[in-house]
Amino acid sequence: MPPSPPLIGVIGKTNVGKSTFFSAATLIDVKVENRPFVTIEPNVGVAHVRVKCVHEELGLPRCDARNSICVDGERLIPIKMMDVAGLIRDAHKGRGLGNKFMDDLRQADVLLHVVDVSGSTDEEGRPTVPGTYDPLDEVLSIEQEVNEWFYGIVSRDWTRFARGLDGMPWDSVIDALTRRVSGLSIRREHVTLALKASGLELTKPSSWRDVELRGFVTKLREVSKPMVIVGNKADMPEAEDNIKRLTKELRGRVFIPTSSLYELAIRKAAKAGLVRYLPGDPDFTVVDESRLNPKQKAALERVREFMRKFKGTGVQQSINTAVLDVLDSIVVYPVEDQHKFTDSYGNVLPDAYIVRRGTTAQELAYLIHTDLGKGFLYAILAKESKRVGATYELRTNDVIKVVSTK
Ligand SMILES: Nc1nc2c(ncn2[C@@H]2O[C@H](COP(=O)(O)OP(=O)(O)O)[C@@H](O)[C@H]2O)c(=O)[nH]1
Ligand SMILES: [Mg+2]
Repeated sequence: MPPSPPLIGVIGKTNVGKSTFFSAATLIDVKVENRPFVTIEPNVGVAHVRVKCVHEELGLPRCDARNSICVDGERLIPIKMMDVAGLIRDAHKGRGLGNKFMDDLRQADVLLHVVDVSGSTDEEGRPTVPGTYDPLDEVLSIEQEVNEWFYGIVSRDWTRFARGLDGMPWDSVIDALTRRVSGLSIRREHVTLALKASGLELTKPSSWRDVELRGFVTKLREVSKPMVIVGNKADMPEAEDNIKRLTKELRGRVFIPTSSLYELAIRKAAKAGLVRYLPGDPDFTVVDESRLNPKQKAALERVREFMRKFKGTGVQQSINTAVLDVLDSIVVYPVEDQHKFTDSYGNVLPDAYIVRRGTTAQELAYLIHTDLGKGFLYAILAKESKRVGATYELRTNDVIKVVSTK
């Protein structure tokens, strides 16, 4: 089983453009040979992280991408994306689609929080006069809402649970806390980080007051479901002042002005063969002017103007930032033949894997196949022709062959 790609959850209030973002991000014009994973639910789709393919660095004229796509030296690596049910304030108290929301959310590794920076959606998700609703309120209230969900789950029957931990060695305390939140796809290292960040390391959970428990839960949410704020509808005139203000006010968070509407339009135009555009390009080229009517031309010019100003539409940038920066992931290329950079069928650099920074050579072997991990002997870095051991920490763009007894 190759490494499971990260899952991005697209969250936010109703009407801010989540579905538009999801449609744009999952519309891909390039033929994909073998779908790397099937989608089980209708609101889950495949988006891509875009990186420079290592084949150019290796001086190769091309590669034979199989689990991903390579277009003119740009590698598009599939990830999963989920259009999460819309959230409204106080959903955790049983208003709206709260439980469906939580059920979706718990699977996500990172969240794209879509907000309407044009201020044209009110607190309840109803369209309103652009510029009248403050998107900063939205950022904070939705975050608060997610934190409340976490708190609800962790604090249930807390006193009894915490007392049960008294006298346990610290490692077992972490284990028990991890088991308690495992339904939220939270890993042990998240729990450890949150304990440290909230200053509760080596303290007795039964001695925590509510304020400490809340502090821990907030940190736990931050590390296990980190967020990128997508400032959507940035194309509207009313967005301009809000973008300036949010860029300042949201320092410490990642905020990306975006137009999902424009990204969707340009990907559709690319699919129809009207323009050349690869997701994440800062611009596009019209293939044949004569095939466009004046209305289409004017629309494309508006999109181009926006893209020039923001260096793209923000959609691909949001995805890349979420996976590569916020989740701190790297891309590695496993091969069978370290001289030719191929698999056993002669395909050049067939696979590009997204793994967490800090993943070791042996962990990678396990991710590729359990047997490969179990029988791990050593690995060879193809670019450097260098042998490395089990604990070698992978770096981005490593081309690596695992040597195993199996
Ligand atoms: N101007 C503008 N409108 C957008 C953008 N994204 C979505 N919309 C519009 O906002 C409305 C709600 O979009 P939708 O994707 O259904 O929102 P959801 O309820 O969050 O899934 C629709 O009328 C969209 O066309 C955008 O980037 N710019
Ligand atoms: Mg929707």
